[in-house]
Amino acid sequence: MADARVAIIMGSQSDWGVMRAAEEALEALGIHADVRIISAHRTPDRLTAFIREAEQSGIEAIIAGAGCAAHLAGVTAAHTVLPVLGVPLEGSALNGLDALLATVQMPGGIPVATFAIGKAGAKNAALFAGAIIARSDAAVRESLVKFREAQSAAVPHEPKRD
Ligand code: RP5
Repeated sequence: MADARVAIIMGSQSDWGVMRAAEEALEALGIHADVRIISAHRTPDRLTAFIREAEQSGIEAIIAGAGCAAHLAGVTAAHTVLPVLGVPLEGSALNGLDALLATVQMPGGIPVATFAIGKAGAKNAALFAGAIIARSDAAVRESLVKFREAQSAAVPHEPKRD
């Protein structure tokens, strides 16, 4: 996508049901995303070609979601100094704990910012990418502030008693 400022990559079509939360959160902030299926192990050449393309096209952050051994975020970070935001995904026999540890436990030198397992992580990675962009874009900052205000306003003061 020509006007994309964030890339969202995921290891498999099976990740889309969760990773769509990242695209939706970015769209709500007025940020377009370039969304691709790229696997570090099944399509390694596609990954390196994509990272080159992303750097040339002005992508400002890369959100990488993957499950199981989940090396997508780490390998991506190895190839670029763009911020890489990792989202560990459930769906394995270990329910995402494997992906969480694989994503978060990067040895010193190649950082991956790691978010919660699953949909909350996908959403928060998008909001964090928004916060990065908001440093230099007043409209995105305003959208983020409005999102927080609406979120606060939606919280009831008292519980509904059934
Ligand atoms: C990872 O393996 C993907 O990110 C996905 O979460 C997981 C399983 O992939 P599929 O076997 O469903 O394609 O690489």
